[in-house]
Amino acid sequence: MTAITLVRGDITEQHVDAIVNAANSSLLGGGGVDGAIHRKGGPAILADCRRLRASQYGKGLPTGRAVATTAGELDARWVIHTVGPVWQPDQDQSGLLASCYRESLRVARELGAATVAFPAISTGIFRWPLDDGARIAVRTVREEAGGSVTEVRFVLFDEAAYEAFETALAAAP
Ligand code: AR6
Repeated sequence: MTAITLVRGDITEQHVDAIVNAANSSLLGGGGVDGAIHRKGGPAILADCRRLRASQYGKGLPTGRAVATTAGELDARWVIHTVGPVWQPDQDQSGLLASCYRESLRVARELGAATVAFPAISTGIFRWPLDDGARIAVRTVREEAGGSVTEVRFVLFDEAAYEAFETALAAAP
């Protein structure tokens, strides 16, 4: 069984096996969660990302995929980088957002991670509506958790995000 928990706070302060990063396809850093993870985790994360770019993802990590690096100086073993879709009001990209959670969990299981922290992928700079993003996150994690993963912790930065996830979690599966 995988427990799904909610925490209001900063994902870079979590003590877990794997921290999921809402990255972009360049894997070379950015703002939001991505900026915070690289700032606090230090240069080892970027060095791993550069190696991945050179060896496997010359054209960038595709949207909906996930890949792991060291967690550097964070209190975790790995950072799992995933690329959420940019919200487009005229396109249904919910499958791609679900894929971020599914692929991140697949990578977590491959690593043997027990505890995994997720941010609300795509709901910041990529502008995905919070309530919908929370529903997709909770639904996908309920469907895809298991294996080595005993806890999925959603780490929500502000009250609005926390409430959106609380509502999604309270809704019938
Ligand atoms: N801990 C937890 N959640 C956070 C933190 C934090 N330290 N900082 C922000 N959030 P975003 P995206 C919340 O913008 O929308 C970057 O430039 C934030 O309030 O980090 O997927 C990347 O390089 C929001 O609810 O990610 C990409 O280019 C959620 O985390 C792009 O932004 C996600 O916001 C990705 O955009």
